[in-house]
Amino acid sequence: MENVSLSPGSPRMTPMTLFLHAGPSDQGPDDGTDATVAVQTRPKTKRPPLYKVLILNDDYTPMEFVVHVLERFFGMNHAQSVEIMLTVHKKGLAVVGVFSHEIAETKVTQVMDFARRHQHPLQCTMERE
Ligand code: TYC
Repeated sequence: MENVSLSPGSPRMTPMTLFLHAGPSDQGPDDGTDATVAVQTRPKTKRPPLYKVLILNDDYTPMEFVVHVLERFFGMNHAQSVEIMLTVHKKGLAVVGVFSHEIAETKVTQVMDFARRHQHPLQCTMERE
């Protein structure tokens, strides 16, 4: 290996991709022995996706029950809970929190179980942001 050079990737390419060139680069005709490989020097750490948890309106679940759910499972104070419950009642649904996949799934399960135990049809779902 007569000549080894390291150069940063061009601006339009993925950050931190280095091109490692081995072989005579500036003398003689191309004999086909030069090699250039891209080396990823920094593993890309993507942020995990977030999930919205939504509460849906229905005609039967008592308003006080929804307010209680928002206080109990989403840490809202009473005024916030009443406000969000009324938004759901008027608009049909509202986002009540944004969480990692695991936490969102747990919230949905907790709310659905709690509603079923009290025989209310309240629906809670999650959606990728
Ligand atoms: N619409 C219900 C009622 O009039 C109240 C309600 C609000 C139900 C929010 C569900 O997610 C809900 N009793």
